Amino acid sequence: MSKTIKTFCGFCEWAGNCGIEVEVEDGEIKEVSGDEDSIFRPFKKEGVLCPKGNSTLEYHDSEQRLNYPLKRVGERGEDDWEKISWSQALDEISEKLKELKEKYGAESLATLGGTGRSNGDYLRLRFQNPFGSPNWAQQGIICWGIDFQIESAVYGWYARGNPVPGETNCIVLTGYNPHQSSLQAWRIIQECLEEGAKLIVIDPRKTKPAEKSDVWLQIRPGTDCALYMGMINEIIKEDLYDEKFVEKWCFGFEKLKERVKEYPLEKVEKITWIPKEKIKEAVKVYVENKPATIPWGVKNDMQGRNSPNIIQAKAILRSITGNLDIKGGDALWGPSKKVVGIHELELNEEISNEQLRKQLGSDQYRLGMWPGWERVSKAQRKVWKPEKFQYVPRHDCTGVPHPLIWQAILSETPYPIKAIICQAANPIITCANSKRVHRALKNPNLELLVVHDHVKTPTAMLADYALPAADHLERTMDPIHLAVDLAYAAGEPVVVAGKKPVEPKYERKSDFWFWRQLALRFGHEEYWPWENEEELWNYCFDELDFSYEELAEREKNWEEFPVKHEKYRKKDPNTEEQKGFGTPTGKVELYSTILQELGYDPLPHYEEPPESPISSPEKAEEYPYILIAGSRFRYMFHSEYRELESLRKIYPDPEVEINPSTAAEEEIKEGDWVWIETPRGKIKQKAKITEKVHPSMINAQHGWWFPEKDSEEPELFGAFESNINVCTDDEKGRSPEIGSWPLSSLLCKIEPVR
Ligand SMILES: Nc1nc2c(c(=O)[nH]1)N[C@H]1C(S)=C(S)[C@@H](COP(=O)(O)OP(=O)(O)OC[C@H]3O[C@@H](n4cnc5c(=O)[nH]c(N)nc54)[C@H](O)[C@@H]3O)O[C@H]1N2
Ligand SMILES: Nc1nc2c(c(=O)[nH]1)N[C@H]1C(S)=C(S)[C@@H](COP(=O)(O)OP(=O)(O)OC[C@H]3O[C@@H](n4cnc5c(=O)[nH]c(N)nc54)[C@H](O)[C@@H]3O)O[C@H]1N2
Ligand SMILES: [Mo]
Repeated sequence: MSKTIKTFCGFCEWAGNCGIEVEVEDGEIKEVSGDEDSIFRPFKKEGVLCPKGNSTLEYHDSEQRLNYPLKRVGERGEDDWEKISWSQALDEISEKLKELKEKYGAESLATLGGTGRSNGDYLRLRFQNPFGSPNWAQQGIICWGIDFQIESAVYGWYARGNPVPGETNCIVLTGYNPHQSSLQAWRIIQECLEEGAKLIVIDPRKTKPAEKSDVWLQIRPGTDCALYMGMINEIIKEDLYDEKFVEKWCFGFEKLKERVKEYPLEKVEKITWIPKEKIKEAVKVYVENKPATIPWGVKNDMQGRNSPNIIQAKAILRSITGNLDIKGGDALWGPSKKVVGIHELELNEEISNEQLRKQLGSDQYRLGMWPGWERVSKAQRKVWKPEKFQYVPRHDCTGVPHPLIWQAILSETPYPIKAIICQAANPIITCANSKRVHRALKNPNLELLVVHDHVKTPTAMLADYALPAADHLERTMDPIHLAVDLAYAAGEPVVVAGKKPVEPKYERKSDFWFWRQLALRFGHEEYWPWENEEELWNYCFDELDFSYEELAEREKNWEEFPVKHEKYRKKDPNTEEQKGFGTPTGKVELYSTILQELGYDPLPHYEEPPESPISSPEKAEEYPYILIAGSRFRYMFHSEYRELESLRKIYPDPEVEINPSTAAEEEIKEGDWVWIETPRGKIKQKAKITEKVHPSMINAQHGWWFPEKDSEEPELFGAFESNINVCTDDEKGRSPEIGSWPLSSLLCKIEPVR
């Protein structure tokens, strides 16, 4: 018998999952198509999925998939395995973890997550907090989590740049190219433009949105903070800010006003390479077309020591212009009101302060780790769901900087990391400084490496246990995660329910199942009463009028909640006091008292990128080009899908964008293989010659490895041939607040491969 099940596509998980309909017959998937009626209706017309979505079945049955638990037999990286049962794997892993905990302390376990697939990222904390290790790392440190931390310090939560057709009059895309990275969001932005909204694009490359924009600021990578400070200065100087809002709701305006005087447009022009008239034009469009919104773009998070300043300055810009928490502006939703959220599931109260204090790097990077969480949560609790909201959702924060984990493995300082569980991440390809990641994961100091993934990645090749994960057709689609993230594309707070279409094939298991089974082996039964994800979601939906299962059965498998604006004005019925913002002063802190208390500059300031023609002129003689490492391209997701023929037809090879004049200078022709070299290493990609990049910059793709190549060391699926993270660095230019590193403003040289 055949049935149709509605769920959401998992290929761009969280970055705009289109609704899908899965036709199932006798437990087998027959067809996957776009769900035209979905709240996240497919980007392409008439329910047609993109090439990535259309490759679902190819992915589901791909030969690269991990289907059974594998235990390493040979050396790490020899691709020699023994097939074992899940119970053997989990018994052995838990025994080893107990032994290491006894010998080196619970902190000797670190867990690694990736971009945030499925629910593993917060459920691992549900395992890890009671286990007692404070060491977890994830991509949030260079991707969104850092915004959550900084913006929470400024106005008590993260502001969702949220274009709404018919409401938003100006959209600023900065470090963000949704035309490639989020098709759902791009659809909505286009609808806004059709309704007459203005578009400002800040991007060193002439992207499609830049072509469509009213103002395009071609910025020198890594200099956004100087630009925003210049814009703020201009806005204050010309009295273009929202005086009423600033006076009543902002803290530290006079100090800000003094600070931004250090950024006159002449100086900003020199730093950013943007003509000052252009900046003035952007200011005019931005202030004259309220409500305006600035959606999040990842390239502002990948600027190392400048990122916290960039994010803080951006937060200030939207605040003083009165765009925060207004209809059509930047939404300030806070944690979900009724659904049990991530912060409650993480069990952050179950780790002792003594263990928290051992968190790697927390004495140094104080905002990104527990000293920052404590202060931020304390302030947030005042306004958000106070009866339940005890802890900032840590999964949304930044965590331990990866390089500290590599160091703790390699040199055992300040203490050894002996075990790693890596789930839904491929750090050898996606983390900076790939060769060191590889050295660390191969090092015999590391006594246990567990990888749980869909496919045999280069990282999985090094595992002691490589474990098969269920894909998005074999599990539910996480309503909490999607409720937060997909709302971004939809423009409303919403919960969705994506039902599990089929049982997992072979021995594949979901992330939920993995953590629960591991936890049970540590006697954590009380924390894991739910036997499956559906039960967990029902628990999360407890305060709603419908269960998760009811929602999943509906023809329209989502529920929208009314959007409320200007919540800070709401009066407490007991005290008659207005609610304010979740910060220590209850105001928008233009001058951050949390940063001050933690010993950092309370106001944003610009610093030169650590590797640039200006900060390192000698290096620039040898490495004359600015490297942008990893702009998104449509139908690949980071290091994923390289094994799928249908997508490799579209992208057979990694591509590097080079300006025609630069190409001529370097004697490079279209389609030539090109060496890209930085002081860290060199790799090759194919030349794509285009006016879209500035002559002094090159734009290389990230995520490349070659499943068709030899699996064994030293080749390791070609993990170091075209992977741009061989060339990136996580040592220099780290942000003192967070410990993040620059990925998009480095120096390089290029030459044709001869
Ligand atoms: N140079 C450079 N490097 C970058 C970036 C850049 O712009 N430039 N971008 C960075 C950013 S923003 C991010 S977020 C990271 C991404 O870093 P990663 O998350 O490490 O990247 P992915 O390649 O998406 O790896 C995810 C892995 O999870 C597996 N997977 C998918 N779904 C599931 C699931 O449900 N369960 C399990 N167990 N496994 C699953 C996939 O098969 C894949 O191997 O890369 C970062 N790296
Ligand atoms: N197809 C596809 N979609 C994805 C992903 C994927 O791998 N593939 N990854 C997902 C993930 S995890 C993320 S984080 C998002 C990220 O998606 P986006 O936020 O769109 O990030 P990018 O495409 O890396 O970069 C966006 C733009 O920033 C520009 N840029 C580079 N340096 C600078 C700078 O210093 N300043 C400014 N203002 N702009 C700069 C680049 O030229 C680029 O056009 O995409 C998600 N969607
Ligand atoms: Mo990301």
